[in-house]
Amino acid sequence: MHTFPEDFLFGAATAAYQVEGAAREDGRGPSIWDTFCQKPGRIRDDDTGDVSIDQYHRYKEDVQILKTLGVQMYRFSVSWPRVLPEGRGRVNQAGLDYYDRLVDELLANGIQPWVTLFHWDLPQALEDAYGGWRNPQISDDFAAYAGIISERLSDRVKNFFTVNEFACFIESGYGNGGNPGCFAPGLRISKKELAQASHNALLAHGKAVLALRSKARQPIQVGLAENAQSTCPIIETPENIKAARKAFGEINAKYLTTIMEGAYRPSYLEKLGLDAPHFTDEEMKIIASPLDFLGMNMYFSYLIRAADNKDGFDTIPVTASHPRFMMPWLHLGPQITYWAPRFAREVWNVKAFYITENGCASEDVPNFQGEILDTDRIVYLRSHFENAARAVAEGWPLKGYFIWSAFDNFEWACGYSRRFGLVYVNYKTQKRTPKLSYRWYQEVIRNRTVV
Ligand code: GBH
Repeated sequence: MHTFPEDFLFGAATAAYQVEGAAREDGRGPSIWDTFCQKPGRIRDDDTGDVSIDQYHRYKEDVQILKTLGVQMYRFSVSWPRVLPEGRGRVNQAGLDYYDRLVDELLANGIQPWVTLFHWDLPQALEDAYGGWRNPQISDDFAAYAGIISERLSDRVKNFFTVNEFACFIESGYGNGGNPGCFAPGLRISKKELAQASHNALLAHGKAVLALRSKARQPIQVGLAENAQSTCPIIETPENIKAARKAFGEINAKYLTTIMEGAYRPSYLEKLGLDAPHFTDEEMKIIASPLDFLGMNMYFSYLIRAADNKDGFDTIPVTASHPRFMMPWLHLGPQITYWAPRFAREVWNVKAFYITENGCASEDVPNFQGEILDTDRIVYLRSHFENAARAVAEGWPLKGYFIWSAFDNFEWACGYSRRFGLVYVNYKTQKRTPKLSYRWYQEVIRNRTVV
C-alpha cells in the first residue's frame, strides 16, 4: 500500500546553531543568535547554543547514529561566522576544516551531505556594520560566502540549499521585536524597511544560487528550504482543490512565489502600497535563477475552501481542540505532504520536490527503564508518510524526505524546553538515546513502506 520506490531518499536534518555548540572555539565569530541569547529574558530559561548537543566534537558518534538509523541523507547547515568570523573578508580555515571532517565522515558511512548555507546565524559583525538583512550589501556578502563554501565542499557535496525559511529570519527577526517567541536580532522595524529586507534576502538567495554554481567543482543541485505555507483543501472536492491551488501561490506571494515566477505578484505589491520594496528588472532576474529542486519545510496546514469572494478562497482556522504537538502553531494536518508536491508541480512545473523538514515536539519523558516511548510523534510521522506515499504513487515530484530532527536540540526561543529529535539527548551528560520514533523510522526505511 504505502510504499516508496528504490530511488526515494530518506534523510534527517539539523542546523548549525541548534546542534554544534563550540560557540567560541577554533576562531568562530559571534552570530546574532549568540548575542540574542545573552540578553536576559529572550530565550526560555535563558538557554543558549554555547554547548547544545556538542555535535562539533561529537560528530563521529552522531554519524554512527544516523548510519544505524539508515538515512541516506543528512541535511546540516554551515555556520557563516565559523567560516567568516567577520561575515566577509578573512576566511577562518579551522572553521572550514570542521565541515570537511563532517562531510568526509558522512561519505565514509554512506550518507549524502546536503548543505544549507544559512539557517539564521548571521555574523554579528554584519549586523553591527550595516544592519544585516536591512542593507542591500548583504546580498553580495552572502554570495561571496556561498562561493567559498562551494569551492571548498562541492568536490564531495552535490546538493545545496541557499537559505532556510525567509520569514523566520526576516519577519520574526526584524518585525516582531518585543513579542514573546521573537527571533534574533529581535528588532521591530517599519513595514517599509521590512519589505526591503525581504527583497534583500531574496536577492541574496539568487546571487548565492549563481555563486554556488560558478564555483562548483562538479555539477551540483541547488535549491532552498522554504517554510512556504502549505495549503490543503478542507474537503477534497474539485472546487476546494482549485481554491487551495490558487491559495498556494497567493499566500506565498512574498517569497516562494516571487522566486518561482520572477516577479512580485500585483496583489502583493498593491497590499504594500507605498511600503513596496524598491527593485529592478535585473534583480528580479537574479532572484528567479532556476533551481534544480524545491525544498519545503512543512509542519502544519492551511485549510482552504472555495469561496465566493475576490480571492476565490477562504482559510479556515483550526478549532481550539484541534490536535497540536507542543507548539502553539503545530497542529495536525498531514495531507500537506501530498498537496505541496502536487501544487508545486501544477503551479510552477517543479520537477523535483523535497520535504526538507517535517516533525513535531513531544513530551519525551524517559520512563524508569530510560526508554522514550514517543507515541504521539509516531502518530504524527506515520500520517505524514502515508500522504508522502500517496504523492509518490500518483507520480507527483516528491523525491525525498528529511525528518526534523535527527537529535533533540536548541529550539530557538524555546531553548531546550522543546524536543523535536528522534534521538533523545540528555543535556547534562550528552548521552544520546534513540526514542521509539527512531525505531519506527528505521523500520520505514528498511522496508520502504509505512509501518
Ligand atoms: C523550523 O521552522 C526551523 O527551520 C527549525 O530550525 C526549527 O527547529 C523547527 O522548525 C521547529 O520549530 O506563530 O502561526 O506565526 C518552522 C518554524 C513555524 C516558525 C511557525 C514560526 C510561526 C507560525 N516556524 N512559525 S505562527
